[in-house]
Amino acid sequence: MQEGFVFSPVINRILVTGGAGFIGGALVRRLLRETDAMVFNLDKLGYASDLSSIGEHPRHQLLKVDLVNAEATAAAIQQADPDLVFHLAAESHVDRSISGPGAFIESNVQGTFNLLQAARNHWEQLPGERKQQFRFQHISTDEVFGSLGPTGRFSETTPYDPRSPYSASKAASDHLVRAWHHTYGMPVVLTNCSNNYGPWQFPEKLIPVVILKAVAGESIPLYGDGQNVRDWLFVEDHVDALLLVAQKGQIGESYCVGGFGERSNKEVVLEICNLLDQYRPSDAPYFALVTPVGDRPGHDRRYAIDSSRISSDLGWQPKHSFANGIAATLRWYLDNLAWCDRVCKQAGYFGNRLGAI
Ligand code: NAD
Ligand code: TDX
Repeated sequence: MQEGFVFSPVINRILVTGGAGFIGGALVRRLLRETDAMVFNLDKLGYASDLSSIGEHPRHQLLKVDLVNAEATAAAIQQADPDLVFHLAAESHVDRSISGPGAFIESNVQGTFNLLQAARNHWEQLPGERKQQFRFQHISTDEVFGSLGPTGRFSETTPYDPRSPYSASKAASDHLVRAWHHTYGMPVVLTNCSNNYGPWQFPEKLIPVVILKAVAGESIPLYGDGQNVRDWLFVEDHVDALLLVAQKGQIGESYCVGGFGERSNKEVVLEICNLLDQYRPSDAPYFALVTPVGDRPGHDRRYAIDSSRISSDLGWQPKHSFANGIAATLRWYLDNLAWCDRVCKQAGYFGNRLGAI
């Protein structure tokens, strides 16, 4: 093992699902950098996928598989023969779940079911120490808890109350994972994280949308009154949390992961525009481009996470403040506009409004 995160010596083969996506890609890069394990990356290579952040690596193997295909999923698990599974593959954009919920039920619910069945079959047949050490880590979202009023925070004991097709499909997948633990004894652990941001995020989510619209001199769409609140976490801090939970998390438990980064959407947009005014001065302040647009249907008002459990039990703390993280992210997008252009073209996404009914 190299410096950094130390897994048990029997953890030699790690399967990451969704490793061609934003968070999965960050996790794969860290695993390649900080462990000696073979990393299998199961991904269907959907519209939001891109492998250029990972590049060629002798310990990285792509398994191009759609989890909706049970046979292909079982074959991939057999091939990877994993000691540890990080399950991130999911349809992830709330707006797309509003216009096309079917894909979310297929990938996030049916796909998780297929993966659990294949993983269970694999785990049951593992020999002694490998079976003892095996774990299935499910990566979920704070959105399963619903929408908060002006006060309070989500924690591990908050009742589930999902309100979008996306969050309902993620909640269903969380329930399946817990059921496989309670019924079949599968060694699972879950994390529920707040909004991530950082380099390599597909440019349909708020932060890259704002940057790319501003740079193009186009209007920046702010849904509703712009007062919806999200708890922003830099993606590398999320990866820290995932690695800690994989090493030390209690089997059968879940951990809420948040950024102490609560901000209204309007504040986030203002912060990005102010930075752009410094980095790329223009004739008028970028904030003048902000345009209120019709609200997202069923728009959750506020998310905020109480990360006490993961902090006190596992010692996790985010290392990036929002000010640092957003500045680094903005610089990355400004340096990688060609990448944005390429992935958007590949996906057939041209900055159009998604998810308005
Ligand atoms: P993403 O959309 O960037 O990447 C998801 C990846 O999963 C893509 O490469 C896609 O091709 C793959 N995938 C989707 N359906 C698949 C299927 N049926 N079979 C195989 N591969 C499939 O998403 P992300 O932002 O990296 O999110 C990763 C995970 O983290 C998701 O489970 C999401 O719910 C969760 N999460 C995301 C955030 C966030 O702010 N982005 C916050 C909390 C939790
Ligand atoms: O153009 C926009 N204008 C706007 O005002 C977009 C794309 C979004 N918004 C608002 C909607 C939300 O209140 O910004 C906020 C953030 O929107 P998204 O970036 O789409 O994220 P969100 O819906 O909060 O969900 C994200 O965090 C939780 C991820 O996409 C999920 O995968 C994760 O589970």
